Amino acid sequence: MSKTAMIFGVTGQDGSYLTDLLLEKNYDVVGVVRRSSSPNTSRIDGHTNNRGLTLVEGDVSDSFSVSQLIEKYHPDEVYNLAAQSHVQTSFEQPIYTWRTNAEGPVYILEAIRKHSPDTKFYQASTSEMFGKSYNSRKSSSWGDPVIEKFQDENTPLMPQSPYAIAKLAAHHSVRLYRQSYDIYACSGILFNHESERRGELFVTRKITKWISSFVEWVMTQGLDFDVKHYRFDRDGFYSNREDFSKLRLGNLDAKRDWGHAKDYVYGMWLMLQQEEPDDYVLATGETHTVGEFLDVAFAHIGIDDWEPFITIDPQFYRPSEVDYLLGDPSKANEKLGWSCKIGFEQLVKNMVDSDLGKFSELLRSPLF
Ligand code: NAP
Ligand code: F7E
Repeated sequence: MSKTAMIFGVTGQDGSYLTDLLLEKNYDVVGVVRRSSSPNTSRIDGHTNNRGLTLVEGDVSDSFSVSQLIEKYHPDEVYNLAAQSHVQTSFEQPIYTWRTNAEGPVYILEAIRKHSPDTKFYQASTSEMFGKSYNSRKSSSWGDPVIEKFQDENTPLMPQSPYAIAKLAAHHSVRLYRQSYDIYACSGILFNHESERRGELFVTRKITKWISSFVEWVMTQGLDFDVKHYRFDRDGFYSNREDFSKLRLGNLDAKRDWGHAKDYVYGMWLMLQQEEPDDYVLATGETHTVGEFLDVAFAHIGIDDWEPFITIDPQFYRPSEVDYLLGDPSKANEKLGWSCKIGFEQLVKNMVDSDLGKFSELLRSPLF
């Protein structure tokens, strides 16, 4: 008999990849969608006719709807991916973020405890919980000793945003329900993972979306990327006929451990297939600055110096920043047999190509 999995946050980036994976594994998937005045299911619309997928309405901040859903479906596995997931937004909307990210998971855990104690539970914890904290170890590079900074399951948690504080409350709740009520509950401490389906306000997708509209503009203007064709000012640049806004960004020095979401949802599933529940870090083990992301993304369209096309805008700086993230996924490697398949350069290029769409081929044709 096929297993039933319930996904809170099914319409998001990770929810959509997890849906692909679980349907492929013949699960019956119950996807919880929150009501909205216009459609919000574009990432899973490819499965509209798949009888394995049932979409139901619900909201994690409404304990009643959560409880009813768990009681009705008695799922074998529940994945809680629902969240207000934008860190900067959490500074503007801390209470809303708390309700969704901290209270939501507790409503689900309570519903499992009361109505379906054999259900296995996955909680989307995050590397943001580390904040400014890291461990150090000595390693060597070309024979020279270097100090490597990293985060793993034993690194102290020191959150730096309302988002991370709410996620930390949920993280501890998972541990508490596991220890106190013997519920199979796991937290995946996931480092940044991106994809062609990434939300457009996260820095990676913001960059690749801007690049695609810039390429389209250049091509429709009959121009090329040579800066000699443009007159620049602080906010934009001009060709003979039209102007185009620069890409406005904040802190380019922040370092992130960026992987591909497809690899990470496989790790989530593996966590719920073990004998015992536990918490795991999923990461690539590499870190790059936002500037390095720009290097690879712009180089992919043939631009080596992106500085003229960018404006630093203070509105994208955060009141408190997480400067450095580099995860050590050794535990997941050893116990789950998990590792990343898609590396940093491939991730960036895939995202650029996907946003370029038909312009990707034109760009690489001898005609351009
Ligand atoms: P995402 O694209 O922003 O998706 C979030 C999902 O949560 C969406 O489906 C959203 O619905 C849903 N949601 C928001 N509030 C809800 C509510 N009150 N009730 C029910 N659903 C609600 O995020 P993601 O990148 O896929 O990340 C998935 C989870 O992993 C999130 O919890 C995030 O905080 C966490 N995480 C992400 C990363 C990362 O790098 N991507 C790393 C670590 C942890 P709508 O579509 O209607 O907005
Ligand atoms: O920022 C800097 C910004 O918003 C990355 C979420 O999935 O991963 C994500 O959180 C870095 C930060 O992701 C802009 O200051 C510069 O240092 O893409 P982001 P995030 O904050 O790391 C974690 C693991 C999660 O759990 C979250 O849910 O980029 N940055 N300029 C900018 N960031 C944005 N968004 N926009 C800018 O213009």
